[in-house]
Amino acid sequence: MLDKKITVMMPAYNEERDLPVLLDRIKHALEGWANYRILIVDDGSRDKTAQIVCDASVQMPVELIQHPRNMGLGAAMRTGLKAAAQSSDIVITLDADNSQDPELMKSMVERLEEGFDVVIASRFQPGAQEVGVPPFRVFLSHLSSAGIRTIVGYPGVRDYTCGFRAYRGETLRNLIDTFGDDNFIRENGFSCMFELLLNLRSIRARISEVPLVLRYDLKEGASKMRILRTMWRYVITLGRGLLPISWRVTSRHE
Ligand SMILES: Nc1nc2c(ncn2[C@@H]2O[C@H](COP(=O)(O)OP(=O)(O)O)[C@@H](O)[C@H]2O)c(=O)[nH]1
Ligand SMILES: [Mg+2]
Repeated sequence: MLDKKITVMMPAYNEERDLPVLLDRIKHALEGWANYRILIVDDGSRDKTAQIVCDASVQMPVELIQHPRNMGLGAAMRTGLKAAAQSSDIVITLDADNSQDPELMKSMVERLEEGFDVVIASRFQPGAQEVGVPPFRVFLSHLSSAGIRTIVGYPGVRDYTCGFRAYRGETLRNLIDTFGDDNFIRENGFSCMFELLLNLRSIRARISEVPLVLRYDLKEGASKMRILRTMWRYVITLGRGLLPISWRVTSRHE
């Protein structure tokens, strides 16, 4: 698999406490089998996130893209995926909070090689676990996922909102071409992950999942998710996602 150029892209906002450990774990997980680089989109962090990336670039292939101010997870994903998709065979995205295990990347890439376009690290597959996630969040994420699964029913997908995914570069380039540079992600909040899947469905991307053991207990920093706003944006995103594709390529951001 050394012939495949892999970009690991992480959106980061105030992740100084978790990023150093995670960068070491990614290096350990990829070295020896992957031709990789790491791309971090720092979205106006007020802590040492940017400095940590610069220091790490001495001993590993990590690059920083900065937004002048905080524009939201969706904006960071738009910037990061556009930059990563340009020259990568495979793009892997994950949180920068050390709650998702980089060792899973190898099996996700192997699953892509079996003929899929996207592989999701899923909380809802046999063998998955959620360690240390507050019960209220577990309840809401299971509830929203069950609702979305029932309404959308994308073959192969059980987890519509987890950001730990491996994408074929070709599929991302096709998505960006189809929807346009600014419209393949229009949601600026956490609902961008759900929106991405609905747009991938419109280009008939083949999706598979591997079980994820989410280690929320390893996460030192605070969650940036605004729960009620995100739930409301899921409803809006779902409504828009059911519209014909021609209605969804207009140039506006929410
Ligand atoms: N660039 C950027 N990244 C963000 C923003 N909000 C969250 N993130 C990142 O998105 C990922 C998911 O956020 P996180 O707080 O871990 O959510 P949780 O794990 O679901 O509680 C983490 O890597 C965050 O640093 C933002 O506004 N801008
Ligand atoms: Mg997280």
